[in-house]
Amino acid sequence: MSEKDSIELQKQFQAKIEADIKIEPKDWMPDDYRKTLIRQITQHAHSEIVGMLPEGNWITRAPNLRRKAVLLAKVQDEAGHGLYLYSAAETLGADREESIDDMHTGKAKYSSIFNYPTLSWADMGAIGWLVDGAAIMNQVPLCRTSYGPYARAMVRVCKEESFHQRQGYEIMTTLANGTPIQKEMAQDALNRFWWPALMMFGPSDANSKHTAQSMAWKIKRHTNDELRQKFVDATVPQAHLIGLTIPDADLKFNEETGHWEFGEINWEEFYNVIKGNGPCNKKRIDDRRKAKENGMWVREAARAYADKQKERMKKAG
Ligand code: BYC
Repeated sequence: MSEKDSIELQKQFQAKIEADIKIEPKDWMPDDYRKTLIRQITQHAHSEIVGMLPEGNWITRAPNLRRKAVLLAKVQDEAGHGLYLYSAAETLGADREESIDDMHTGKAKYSSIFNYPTLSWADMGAIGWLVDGAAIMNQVPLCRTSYGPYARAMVRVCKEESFHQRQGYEIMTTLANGTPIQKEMAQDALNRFWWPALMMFGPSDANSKHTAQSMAWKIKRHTNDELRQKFVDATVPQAHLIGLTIPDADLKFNEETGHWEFGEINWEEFYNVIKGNGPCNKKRIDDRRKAKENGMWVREAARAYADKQKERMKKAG
C-alpha cells in the first residue's frame, strides 16, 4: 500500500472515531488499535473465566437451595461472558487457544481481584456487591466503546452483572441484619474485599500506561481514577445503609466536591498481585491448566464428530 493510501485510511479511521461510528471487524484499523483491543478483550475474557473459580468454590456449600441455584446461575453467566469476549477477540484475528495459553504461561493478565481467597459464605455477598459492582462501573461505559463487537457484547454482560450485583448486596443485607456472628462475617468480607475491589480499576492515572491512547481511540471512555471515584461514591452509602463500616480511616465526605475522599491504595500489593505473587495466583492458573487438560477428550470428541458430519454432508452432495 502506498504511503498516500495509508494516510487516507488513517484519516477515515480517525473521522469515524470522532463521529462515534463503530469500527467493525472488516474495517481498516491501525495495528496498535487492533493490538490494544486484543490485549484488553482477551484479558477481560480471562478474568471472566478465572472469576468463576473463587465463587465456584462455594456452590456445594451454599446455605440453602435458593442460594445454590442463584450462585450456580451467576457462575454460568460468567462462563457466557468469557465466551462472548473470546468471540469478540476472534473477530480481530486473535486465536482463542493461543490467547488461553498466554494466560496459562503468565504472558497475559487477568483481573487482580480473583487472586484473593474466598474464606466464608459472606465472601459470595462481598464479591457480588463489590466485584460485580466495580465490574459494572467499568463496563457500562464500555457499551459505548469504539469497537462494535466489544460494545455489543458488553450490553448483555452489563445486564447480567447488574443482577449479580443485586444478589451480592442482598446476601450482605441479610447477613448484616442477622445474628451478631453473621454481621461480623459480612464486615470481615467487606474488610478483605474493599481494597482489592478498588484495585480492579487499575493503576492511578499518573501510572496508567495505556489510558491516554485508549481514551483517544474511545476504547476507554473514562480514566481508571474517574471510575474508581464513581465506584466509591456509589458504594459507601450502600455500606452505611446496611450498617457496615468501610475499612478506611481516611474516608470522608467532601461537601464541596460532593465526593467521598479515600485513603491511599497499597500499590505495592497491587503490582505484586499482577506480577503473579498474590495469595492465589498459582492455584488459579493450576486449576485453569488442569481444566484444559481434563477437557481435552471433550474437545477431541466434538472435533471428530464435526469432521464426520462434514464428510457425511460432502458424500450427500
Ligand atoms: N488486574 O495502563 P493500564 C470480571 C494491567 S471484572 C490485573 O491502566 P488499561 C468479573 C493492565 O492490563 C474484571 N491487571 O491498562 C466480575 C496493563 O497490563 P499490560 C475484568 C491489571 O488496559 C465479576 C497494566 O496493568 N474487567 O471479569 O488501560 C465476576 C497497566 O494498566 C489491572 C475488565 O477486564 C487489574 N486490576 O486499563 C466475574 C474490563 N489493572 O496489558 C468476572 C476491561 C490494570 O500492559 N478492561 N492491569 O501487561 C479495562 O477496562 C482495562 O483493561 C483496565 C486497565 C481498566 C482493567
